Amino acid sequence: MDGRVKVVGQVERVDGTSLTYAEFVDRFMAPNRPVVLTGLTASWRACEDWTLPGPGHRRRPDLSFFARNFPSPLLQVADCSSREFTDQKRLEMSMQEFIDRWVGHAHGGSSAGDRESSLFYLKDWHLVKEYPDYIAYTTPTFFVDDWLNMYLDSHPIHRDSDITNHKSEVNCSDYRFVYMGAKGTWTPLHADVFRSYSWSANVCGRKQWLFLPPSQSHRIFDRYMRSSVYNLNDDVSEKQFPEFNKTEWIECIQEQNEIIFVPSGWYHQVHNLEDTISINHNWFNAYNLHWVWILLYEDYKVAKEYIEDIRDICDDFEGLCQRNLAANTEEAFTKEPFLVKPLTFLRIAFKLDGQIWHCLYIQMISKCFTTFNFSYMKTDGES
Ligand SMILES: O=C(O)CCC(=O)C(=O)O
Ligand SMILES: [Fe+2]
Repeated sequence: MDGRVKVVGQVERVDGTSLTYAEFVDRFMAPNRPVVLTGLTASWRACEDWTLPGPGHRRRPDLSFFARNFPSPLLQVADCSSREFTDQKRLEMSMQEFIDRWVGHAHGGSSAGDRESSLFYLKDWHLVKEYPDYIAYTTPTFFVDDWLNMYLDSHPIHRDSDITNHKSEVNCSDYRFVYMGAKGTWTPLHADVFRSYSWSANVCGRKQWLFLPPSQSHRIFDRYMRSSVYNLNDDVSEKQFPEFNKTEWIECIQEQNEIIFVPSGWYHQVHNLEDTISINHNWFNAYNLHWVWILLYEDYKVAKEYIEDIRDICDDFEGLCQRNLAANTEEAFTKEPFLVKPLTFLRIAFKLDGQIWHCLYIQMISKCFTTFNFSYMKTDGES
């Protein structure tokens, strides 16, 4: 990144070993502020198994460990040099192929064309689901109150033949991922799926993060609020994005073994400054479910408006809205009808957790009820 954007601050860094859960909630999770936590990965098997000594105290990826131990089926790999709609183009390849390309890239490729096209970034690899017996890490206490993965663990796959297919089943199995990429790989500007929180731990390597607080999100959109800036390194057209030059960014250089907490709804762009492996979860709980809800509700209204003119000739207008909502939203979203029916989700979650979570759900449900009219949520058998 070459300093095109105006950076007005750095993300705070805190020693995670002396921070209490209550302090994390008060200072970061409830106020929805980013933070970098240090000292929490010391006992992780990933840090030992996946890395080799590098220069100084640095570690570097042990790529052969992955090829030997995780010959997963096909992986989703982003080609960082080509854009497809709002994201990078994804390719499917085996772990061995991914590693061969990485190593080939490190050795310069056989031509300039190869070098350009071999900036591949393994993203969203569901290691935990694919290798459940291999305990690579433990989720830090700060992030265990996770209703999203808790739900998905107990309700494996929702099958809806209209909107799912077998290839995407692993994709929707959980929101626990491993990311691996050579220096120079990157992730375009985005806010996380469902406006969830994420946490991301560098097993080795370094990342640069640029964050935009939600109060400024509108500034990265065009005047119709349709398309948003893709790459902060591009020459962003003032004509297309008239407010972009007013944006003020918060930066973080995340080092090896540091964990970053990404709050809900903060747009961010991420660059691997070294060869990097990271572990990342998306999640939500009582502190951010209202963000998730607002996004769903907005998307629902869009899906509904879009087909309003065929309402009279539709047998199941509501069902069609729900399916369109699912199909229009992010890829992973399509498999989770529970999110398209938040009330159903809340009921199931409530049954699952019983007493311990009782007051949290009550707080959150009342928040939703005071904010929105749930009448459209009526579905078969629900009142
Ligand atoms: O590390 C990356 O490339 C992107 C990670 C990310 O966007 C996240 O953890 O929310
Ligand atoms: Fe993200």
